[in-house]
Amino acid sequence: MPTDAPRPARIAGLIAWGVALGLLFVLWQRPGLLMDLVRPAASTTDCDLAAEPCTVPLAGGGQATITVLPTGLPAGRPLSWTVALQGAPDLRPTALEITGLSMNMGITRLPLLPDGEAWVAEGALPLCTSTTMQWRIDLLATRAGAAEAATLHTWSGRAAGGAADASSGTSSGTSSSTASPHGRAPAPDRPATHGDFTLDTAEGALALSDLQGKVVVLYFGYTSCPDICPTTLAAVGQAFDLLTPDERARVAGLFVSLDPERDALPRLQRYAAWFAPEIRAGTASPDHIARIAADWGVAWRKVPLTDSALGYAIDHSTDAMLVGADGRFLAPIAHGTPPAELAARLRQALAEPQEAPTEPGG
Ligand SMILES: [Cu+2]
Repeated sequence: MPTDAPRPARIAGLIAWGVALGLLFVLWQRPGLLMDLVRPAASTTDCDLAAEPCTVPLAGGGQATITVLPTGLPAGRPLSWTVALQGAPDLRPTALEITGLSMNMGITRLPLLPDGEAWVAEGALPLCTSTTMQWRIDLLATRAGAAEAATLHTWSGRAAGGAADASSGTSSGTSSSTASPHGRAPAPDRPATHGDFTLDTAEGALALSDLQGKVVVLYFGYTSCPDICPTTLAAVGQAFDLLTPDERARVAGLFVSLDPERDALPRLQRYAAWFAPEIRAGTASPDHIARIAADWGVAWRKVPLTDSALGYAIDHSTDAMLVGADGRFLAPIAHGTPPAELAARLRQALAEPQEAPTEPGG
């Protein structure tokens, strides 16, 4: 009689053991869960980063101020991002992650580097736009002693388009911005497959695979684009100019128009060739173009312009794509990459061993 605990107490004990074992099993399966439970959740602050610096309280204490210059956040132009912390001495900001809210742009990650008391990043919003776009900006940071980076705060704000707010430079000028060392996730709603495709050009059908043997800079845009597309194509032309004749014979550009409605084939050809004779250009039916853009991770949308003779603009992502001589996608090329750097990357791609053509794409 004294050896046995009362029946309800034994049942409670068994339940407690069951719960404890269950919890241990869950933590074994998902070791990050404990961190998630301990880590303060990120909160969102709406502020107009395009107009002024934004100061926000941080999850876990302290506050952060983010400043972006030039004001107006002209899309596609070099921007300078500064994060300053107050009251958070153990915090190490690591990166800003930028996501488009108006349009699925994938994620642009700008690494933050210490600069005196602050942390700075360089990098453009990867978008060619004539309208206004809503963005979300996450501050990633680690706390001293913690290995894992956590999102500590999220800002959301509007960024104006490139054309109306062009605050510096002209489309004919060489972009002398430092290339931002950012990585970028594929943009649209499904993973990019980077497959072959065929375009209509002024000289007939042209498939990407027809350019095999050459390293290709592939770019999506439209000829009525006010300044980002011409700036990128000008940089491609200038990069080609830096190559030797032998190297130049083994590269090509391919400009895919997202605007088949307005970009008639002869106009497209003249437009592209103006930047460099090696740049070919084509388009396809709207459905086909949408499929090609999705295959290559290009985000875009048609935006009506009420007070412009153009009628509509096309917002689109600004990364160009480097395609190997064997037709394989190699890497994105961020808008604003200086021609000399682009030329170096072309040379590197030309020197790369080609993959056996037996392997299916991916
Ligand atoms: Cu454009």
